[in-house]
Amino acid sequence: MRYRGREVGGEGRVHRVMESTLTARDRVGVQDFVLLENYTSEAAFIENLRRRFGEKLIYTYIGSVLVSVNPYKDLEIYSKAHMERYRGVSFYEISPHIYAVSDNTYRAMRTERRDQCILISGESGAGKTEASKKILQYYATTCPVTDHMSTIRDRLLQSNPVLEAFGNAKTLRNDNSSRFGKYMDVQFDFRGAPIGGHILNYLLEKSRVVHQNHGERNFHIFYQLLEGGEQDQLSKLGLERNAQKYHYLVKGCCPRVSSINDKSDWKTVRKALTVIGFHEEEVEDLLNIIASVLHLGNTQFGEGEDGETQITTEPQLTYLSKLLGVDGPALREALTHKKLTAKGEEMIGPLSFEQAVAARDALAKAVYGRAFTWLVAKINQSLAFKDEVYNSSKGSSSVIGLLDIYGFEVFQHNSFEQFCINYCNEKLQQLFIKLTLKSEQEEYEAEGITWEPVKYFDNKIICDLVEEKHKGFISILDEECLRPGEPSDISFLEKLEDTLGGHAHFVTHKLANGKTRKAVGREEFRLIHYAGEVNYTVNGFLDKNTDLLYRNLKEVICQSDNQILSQCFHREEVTTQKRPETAATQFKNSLAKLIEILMSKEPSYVRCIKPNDAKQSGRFDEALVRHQVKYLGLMENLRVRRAGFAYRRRYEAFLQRYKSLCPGTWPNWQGRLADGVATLVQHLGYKPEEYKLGKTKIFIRFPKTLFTTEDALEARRPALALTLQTSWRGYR
Ligand code: AOV
Ligand code: MG
Repeated sequence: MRYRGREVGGEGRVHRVMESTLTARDRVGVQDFVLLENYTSEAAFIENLRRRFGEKLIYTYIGSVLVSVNPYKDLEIYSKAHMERYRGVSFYEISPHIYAVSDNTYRAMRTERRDQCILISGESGAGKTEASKKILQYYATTCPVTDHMSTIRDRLLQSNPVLEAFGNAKTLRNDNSSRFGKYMDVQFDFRGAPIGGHILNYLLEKSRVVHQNHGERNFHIFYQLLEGGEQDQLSKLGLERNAQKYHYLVKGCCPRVSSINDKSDWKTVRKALTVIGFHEEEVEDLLNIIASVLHLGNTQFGEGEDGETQITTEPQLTYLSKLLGVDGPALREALTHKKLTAKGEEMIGPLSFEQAVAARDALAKAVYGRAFTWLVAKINQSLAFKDEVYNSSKGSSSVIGLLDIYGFEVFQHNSFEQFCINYCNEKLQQLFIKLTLKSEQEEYEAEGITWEPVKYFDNKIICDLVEEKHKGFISILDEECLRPGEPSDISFLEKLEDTLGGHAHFVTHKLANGKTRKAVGREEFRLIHYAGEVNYTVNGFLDKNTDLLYRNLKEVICQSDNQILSQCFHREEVTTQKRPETAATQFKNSLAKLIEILMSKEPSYVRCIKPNDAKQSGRFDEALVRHQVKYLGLMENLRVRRAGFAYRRRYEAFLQRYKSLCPGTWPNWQGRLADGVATLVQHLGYKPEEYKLGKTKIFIRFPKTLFTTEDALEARRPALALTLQTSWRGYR
């Protein structure tokens, strides 16, 4: 397809772009799967992806859904010039790109005055975070800004390196893996300028602070500080410039990663903190917390003469009390003892060696986790829309939400964290199913067109398995955590078996015939997710869900004169009798709220695909891609798109574009739009089975019909070029 003339609108500007922007290379395969002749064939689908990927064409549409294959190298398609090419240009007039989605969403927000969201999904390492950054960069570069607004724009951009430093880490799947979920609203004023932002963060993988699997790292910030921090800064923090010295940094045996430059990343982060508006004292408090976590990791315990557990690393304790801003002796006691209440009386009891190690690790996780939450809150303050500053922008404003979460992941050992991450992906897939099928159905209904339903796998059954009241996975887990007596991970596994045994998506080592299933260990259970089977080790589920910090440790930290910690730990927490919500329940509730937010906006989708497991450029592993195409439901998505009509276009846009092909409608059609379109298609010789006329749009069943019409237009092009004034938003 070649669309040559087009009107580029925006800000009331109108100028024409006369040259074709599609080159021969752009047209390798089809740039919209809807155009595939053999659209039900998975092989044809994959072949199209593969051919385009081979030509470095990583983007392809399914209607308005963007499919993106991670190239694992810089393709030089994200320059300012590229951004300009996509500004104000309709989706299908130019080769598929993340900028086309960004621009289309932006224009939809402006013209329809409706909040939008862009949902980016795909498994770990597929390119979600990169995509979300490209979208933000697009808005930062192309939207109008005044001086005041440029501050907000810069802060929006700079929030990324900061949050990635604290919330991303190298995993086996991705060198820069998001270990928290992120939903960011970008707020625009009535002129379409960015005036504010807000971030919601979801469940940070805190366990990484104290433990990393082989081949993985802790959060980037630790390595950045050690590599990039100035010498006197490190000395003040009592740190050595050597990650190998810190137990919490070497559990995965890979403090260095070839694709990462911690030193220069540190510089970027330091600069970003300043741009966002962090005061020097706040940065200092933040660094004290990071350093204290490292010192906690190096705090060792041993047995004293009286047989009680004691701290054997005095220097660490001195640093800890200084950095955490707490009383040294009180901290020492809280790390080795716990408070018990028996018969209304408070007593202090010694901790065993294992308990002391667990208490220390719990403190490290709590301190880091809460500092992260504080960081997000602080960034939000700096991004908040301030009415008094933007007086001029009073009036309506709209938002575009960007969702970038942790992708589906499977490791050799999967635990509570993978369970939460994969559950979150189930929820998003459910939303995708609901909205793509629902909105399609609604459109046909609204236009009075008969709908032919398409069969698809509905993963609601797995969402229910996890979150159903009383008998769902999370309920059983919470119940076991709160049960008096001696609940354990194994007793939890038994409860799961009792309640969920026999469910089509839940499996343990026990087979119905009393035999043992070898593929699932005795301390494991398997969930059959929409994206594949995952064996989870039950060990640690109870502790991670309860997420307990001994009361006396909390009491000590509440007294901290580190300003960040004193804001993160409140005295009420220590005095209240109320049990805090468990981690899984908190996560479930925050996801429910997220889904509500997303449902209230008009969604666009980016579906990211990972071409190989080796993080290599140019490698397209067909089996791996096929698996993702399957579970992302892309074939169903395409079939739904095609089941009815491949194209739909508003009457005015259709008439405007093609009226020159029919004497009766050219140059100006005077009657009803629907009648004009009817006259036009009759003249073009459309057969009744090829199209339907809805209330506001024409629906065209086969791509071929439109091609023929486009070709006819092409033939008339010289005469047409100067008069064409078309701006159609394609399929929407
Ligand atoms: P993810 O966000 O989907 O994984 P990322 O966006 O972090 O994945 O991408 C992983 C890596 O792939 C990046 O660090 C880049 O090296 C490369 N990459 C991704 N997209 C592009 C692109 N468009 N161009 C060039 N390189 C790219 V996870 O957060 O692990 O779920 O949890
Ligand atoms: Mg990511």
